[in-house]
Amino acid sequence: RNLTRAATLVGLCMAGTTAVSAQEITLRGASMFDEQHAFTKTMEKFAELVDEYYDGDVVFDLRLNGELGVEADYVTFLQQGVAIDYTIMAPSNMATFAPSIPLMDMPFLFRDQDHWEATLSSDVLKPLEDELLEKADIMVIGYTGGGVRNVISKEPIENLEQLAGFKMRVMGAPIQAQIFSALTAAPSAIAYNEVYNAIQTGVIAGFENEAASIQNLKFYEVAPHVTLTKHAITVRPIVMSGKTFRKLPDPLQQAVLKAGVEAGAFGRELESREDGQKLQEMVDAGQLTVHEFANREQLLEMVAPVQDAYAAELGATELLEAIRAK
Ligand code: MAV
Repeated sequence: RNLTRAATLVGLCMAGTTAVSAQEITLRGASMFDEQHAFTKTMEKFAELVDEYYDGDVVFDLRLNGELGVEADYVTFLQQGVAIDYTIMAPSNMATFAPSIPLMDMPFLFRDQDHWEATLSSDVLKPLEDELLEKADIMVIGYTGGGVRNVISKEPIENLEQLAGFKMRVMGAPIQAQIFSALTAAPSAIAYNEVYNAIQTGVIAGFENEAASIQNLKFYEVAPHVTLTKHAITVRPIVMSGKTFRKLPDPLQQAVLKAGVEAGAFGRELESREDGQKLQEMVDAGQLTVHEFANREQLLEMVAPVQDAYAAELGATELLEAIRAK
């Protein structure tokens, strides 16, 4: 009996070392949100598509509700190849590793939805993706996003005078603070999971975000006023750690790349369609009051020199022109 057991063990060990493709592969993902958020649904779609395109077993272990932290944590995990394999995140949360990547989500980059879609469905952002891969070993496998970012605050803001000195949280990339400083607000970089408390305790008077996330994390409880600055249409790469990707069998790599692009298109359609609906749901529920911003066009003029200077500093003036020309 013991002998049989020993033989079985040897057999198992051998299977483990020889039949690599038969081993179970687990890919762990992370979302700061619950099942209702477009990022979560997009990552679920990604898993579904990989299963469809790959003729083998992959287990997707998607952790929700910020169980594994916030995007600023995810970027370090991906760069080191630990804890998670894939996620969706804001380029402006990856600035520490690749200073040029926040160019793709800097405020006032896109004129409108068509411009945004034309940019994301082209390969104009490729030089930024290359830098991210080279410096952080993080691969962009698709693009989702589509939420419109607005200012959200404790007190109403309706014009430039009221925006002046507005103590607000921005994402970690320096270009984010530079843009809002140019608009005369008083930005500071605060971790996303500290924003709710910071508003509640009066450390800041508000921040900026898109409807899907305001609703999912109930930010309206502490900041019930939204001002339609419409300063960004979100660009959210679906990313995978290069360290994970290189370990995958070739057919799975192909499936991941195909599924990433398609899940991105799915997510962009979903989030842009839901954006207005979700804002309206919060208004109808009495959670948010919407304010127009007087002379929004003036904001564009105020930030253009800051955008130009940032691109010039990165040696990315041509790239910025190419995006603007899309
Ligand atoms: C929203 O929750 C998302 O756009 C997410 O990708 C960002 O990280 C977050 O806002 C933020 O402002 O940090």
